[in-house]
Amino acid sequence: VVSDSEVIPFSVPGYACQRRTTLENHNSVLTDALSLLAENAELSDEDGRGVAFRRAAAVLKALPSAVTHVSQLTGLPCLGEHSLRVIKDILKNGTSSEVESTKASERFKALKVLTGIFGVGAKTADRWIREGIHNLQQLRSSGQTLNRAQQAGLEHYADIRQPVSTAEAEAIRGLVERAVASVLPGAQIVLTGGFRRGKLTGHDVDFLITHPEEGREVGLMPKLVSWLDSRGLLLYQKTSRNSYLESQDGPGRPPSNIDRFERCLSIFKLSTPEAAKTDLQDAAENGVQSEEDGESQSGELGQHLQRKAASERRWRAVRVDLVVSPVSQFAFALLGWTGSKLFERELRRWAGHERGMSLSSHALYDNKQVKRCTECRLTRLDKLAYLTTITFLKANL
Ligand code: TTP
Ligand code: MN
Ligand code: MN
Ligand code: MN
Repeated sequence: VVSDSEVIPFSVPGYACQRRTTLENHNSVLTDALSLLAENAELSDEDGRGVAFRRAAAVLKALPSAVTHVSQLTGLPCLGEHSLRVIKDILKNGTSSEVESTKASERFKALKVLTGIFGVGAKTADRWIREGIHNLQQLRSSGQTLNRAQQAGLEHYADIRQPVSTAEAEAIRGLVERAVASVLPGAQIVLTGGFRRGKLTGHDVDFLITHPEEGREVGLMPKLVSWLDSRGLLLYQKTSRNSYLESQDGPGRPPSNIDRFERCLSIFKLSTPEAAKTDLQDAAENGVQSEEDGESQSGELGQHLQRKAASERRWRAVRVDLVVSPVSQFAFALLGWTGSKLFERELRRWAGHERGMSLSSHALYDNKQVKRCTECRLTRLDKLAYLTTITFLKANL
């Protein structure tokens, strides 16, 4: 029991990008609850409510210790009426009735399962649910037309649902590094996304690729993709080209959250370390077998391989995002692809509201002074923007 006089109120800055955040979260019970409500709102096409819950969760995540009493929250930013109600409920009863009923709702469960399929967004999932499809089995037998991404997503559902480990991310980095080094020597590749933030697992692996000489990166993605594909490393890929120059982004326009870099959304076929070992053993065993019995070898080997394929995981599917940026936009691309999504959103909001600037994954503009320059490459503005971004990073990450 804590008396009000003992309670020290917490204090955090208003924008998520102004806070120092570590992976250490002292309020995971509260932030898990608010994140679930955020997820439910996002899946229900209520983005505004989703952001409100995400902001509230981010504030609690930044606190130096566990909240024990609601009065500690007095004066904290981003805690709306609804979020506070949920927090109070949990502090008082251990759980929130709203969170529990959301978790248990058939609709939420169906939305989670269906949007867990790569290529399926909230809109598609909602349409399927209205047509009576709530799970993968119902989807498979429904005769719904699936696009290529969704087919691959359904096929590799179990693998993609499994979190990616740092070891797996490193293995993928090795593959991408080899591919990049062979199709464009001198190109540089950075692991971005959650792994760059120090997370120990991720839902995918994100890479940003550039070349120190402006323009050399043009045409890299198709070469990279075909190198990987020809070695059987891709289960799925879809490349979209760079459309920055034809885009309408720029000063005076709200910067789009979707960037225009050439990118490839893919599913990698990653050999598991066990599979690699088994392959070596097999090679040895089969070598011995063929000496003993030349006749029946092919039949036995075929059966053996079938059995093995059925009983062992030789590889797993991993979602990978590849992005190529010209070096003049690299700093912004790196900042934009490091995330988290809320951090990026808040950084852009801060830049706009507090500094009168527009930040995107391509550039930083002063809304009052600057016209976008598409002709010249590394202008004075780019240099200024680069330095500003680096200062941002040093101060905030
Ligand atoms: P994600 O890979 O979606 O998220 P994450 O890496 O932070 O988390 P997870 O471990 O679940 O994978 O996106 C990585 C960052 O890339 C994200 O902070 C925002 C940015 N991004 C863009 O800039 N443009 C895009 O179109 C997408 C999808 C992401
Ligand atoms: Mn509300
Ligand atoms: Mn990621
Ligand atoms: Mn990603």
